[in-house]
Amino acid sequence: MEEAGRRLTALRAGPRGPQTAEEERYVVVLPTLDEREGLAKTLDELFSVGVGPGQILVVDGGSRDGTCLEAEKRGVRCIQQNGKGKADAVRTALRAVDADAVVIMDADYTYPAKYVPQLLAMLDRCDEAIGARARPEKGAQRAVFRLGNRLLTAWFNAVFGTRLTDVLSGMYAVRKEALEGIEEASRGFGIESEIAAHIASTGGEICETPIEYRRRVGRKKLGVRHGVLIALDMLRLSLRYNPAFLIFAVASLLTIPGFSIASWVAYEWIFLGVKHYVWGIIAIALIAGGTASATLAVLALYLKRMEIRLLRAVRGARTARGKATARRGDT
Ligand SMILES: Nc1nc2c(ncn2[C@@H]2O[C@H](COP(=O)(O)OP(=O)(O)OP(=O)(O)O)[C@@H](O)[C@H]2O)c(=O)[nH]1
Ligand SMILES: [Mg+2]
Repeated sequence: MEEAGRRLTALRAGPRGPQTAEEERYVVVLPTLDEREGLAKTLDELFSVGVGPGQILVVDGGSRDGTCLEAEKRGVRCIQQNGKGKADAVRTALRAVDADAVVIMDADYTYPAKYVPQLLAMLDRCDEAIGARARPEKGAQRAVFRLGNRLLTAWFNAVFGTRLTDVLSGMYAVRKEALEGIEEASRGFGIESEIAAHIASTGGEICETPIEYRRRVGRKKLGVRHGVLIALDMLRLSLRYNPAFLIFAVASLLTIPGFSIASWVAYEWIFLGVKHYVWGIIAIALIAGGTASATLAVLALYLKRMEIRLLRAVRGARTARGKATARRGDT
């Protein structure tokens, strides 16, 4: 709490004054692609809540509308991203900044800047703090995107044992050390779920706070095609981070046809007196294979949960040791 408090004091201390050590503890990262108008409004709003130009980094994906100039005009650093898409932009930023925490937010003026201090303060007890879009302005999010978001979040919760409401939100704060060893395979808009998946499965804590969500300024970049890509990325993450998911899928693929064939064989035998020996054996084999896989899946799930609990305990002990060392250093 103390550290977050210091960070917040720094945040409120003065938007454009010289940097203090505390102010360098966090950086707000804004990925942009032809976002001149939205970026201008987002930057001005960030300044109004006390985030100085030196604490902001714009990572541009090759805009042709003068987005970077809009940033530089306000004394904000704008760099060109490596690779393609929003995910590579965020990765470029994570490599470029040397801070304890980063706040990542879309630069289209959809997310209110007033939540930056709150998200940073939450990092005192969590590794990632998500601004969950609980109150979208009318017309800010199309029904198909809202539904897709709900489905993908439910899937994420099932695989990673979390209770999130908006894993795909474009505004979140994250402790940089919690990202060590992240896989870096997601594309475009899949970066949000990749970060959350890494943190959840390495014993990290993810928290949420409800925030408002405004209509975007400028042209939308996310299409339904991107939703499909996010789903594919989520499938890949599920397979990589939680083997129970794959084994459950195999169990269902074996048991469902197994029981269907067994029901048909039983019906023909009992009501019509026709015996299907071969199909009967196939059904038994499928059900036996399915049951064995389901048992393995439960074991895999149990082991995964145990791994997460152990990782959390190790992380907790490390943090406590770090705080004790810091206290000794203070005195
Ligand atoms: N650097 C970089 N930024 C990108 C790229 N694609 C999108 N962005 C930025 O990423 C942020 C999110 O993109 P949006 O188009 O707003 O996507 P969204 O927020 O999911 O969708 P909306 O509901 O339309 O707001 C915006 O600030 C974009 O300018 C890219 O390829 N490179
Ligand atoms: Mg947006």
